[in-house]
Amino acid sequence: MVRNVIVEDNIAPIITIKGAASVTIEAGTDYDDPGVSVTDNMDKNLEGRLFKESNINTRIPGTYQVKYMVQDKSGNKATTVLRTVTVVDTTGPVTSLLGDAIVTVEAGGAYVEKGAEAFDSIDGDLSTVVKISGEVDTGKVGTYEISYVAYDSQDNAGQAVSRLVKVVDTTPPLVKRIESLDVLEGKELQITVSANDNGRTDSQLTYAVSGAPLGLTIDRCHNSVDPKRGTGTWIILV
Ligand SMILES: [Ca+2]
Ligand SMILES: [Ca+2]
Ligand SMILES: [Ca+2]
Repeated sequence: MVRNVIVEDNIAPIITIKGAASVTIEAGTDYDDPGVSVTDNMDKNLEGRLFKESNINTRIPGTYQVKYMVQDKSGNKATTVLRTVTVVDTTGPVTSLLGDAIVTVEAGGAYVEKGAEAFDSIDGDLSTVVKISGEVDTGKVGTYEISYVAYDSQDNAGQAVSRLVKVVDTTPPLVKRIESLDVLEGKELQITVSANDNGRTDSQLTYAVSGAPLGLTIDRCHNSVDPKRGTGTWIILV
């Protein structure tokens, strides 16, 4: 005698997540989901029937879900299992100088800012938002530091880079003008000169007079010369 035994399966499989149910990854890195395991009261090897759904974009910071669903051979659906994957960008852009790291400028000349470029692994080219701080006064001899830093859209600061600008003076001052001399008997002789030291505002100029007649001295306070004695014609160099 043969009996037909109909075995009914009304019990759904169980999905068990592998690893943490919630993970955070750095944007731009690869994401490999650790997956799930499935058990069922009757069916073996249901992994092949697993259905996985994922909308992860590791290039765009945000919160994503990986979903696992399965049903056994009798059509019983397991409770869907979710893993939350948060993609974050915590890495600042890389800033690099355009032009030399050390620049020498002649006093009175122009310092031309060449800027810096910045690239972020997620935001791309951020060169237009590089912040430049520091100023160069080419009127004053010295070494100036200009620094450059960029922030990405997540407000991550990149490593700052800096440039040294050396303002040097290798140009002698130029005496621009010697006023015509008015020599009047009994009056003090004054030679008025003006000098420009290639645009420097911090120059301490020292005047010297040569070729003057004996007894003529220079008053450094007033940049004037005063002949005590002597008459004649002299070429006076200032
Ligand atoms: Ca089952
Ligand atoms: Ca970034
Ligand atoms: Ca000079």
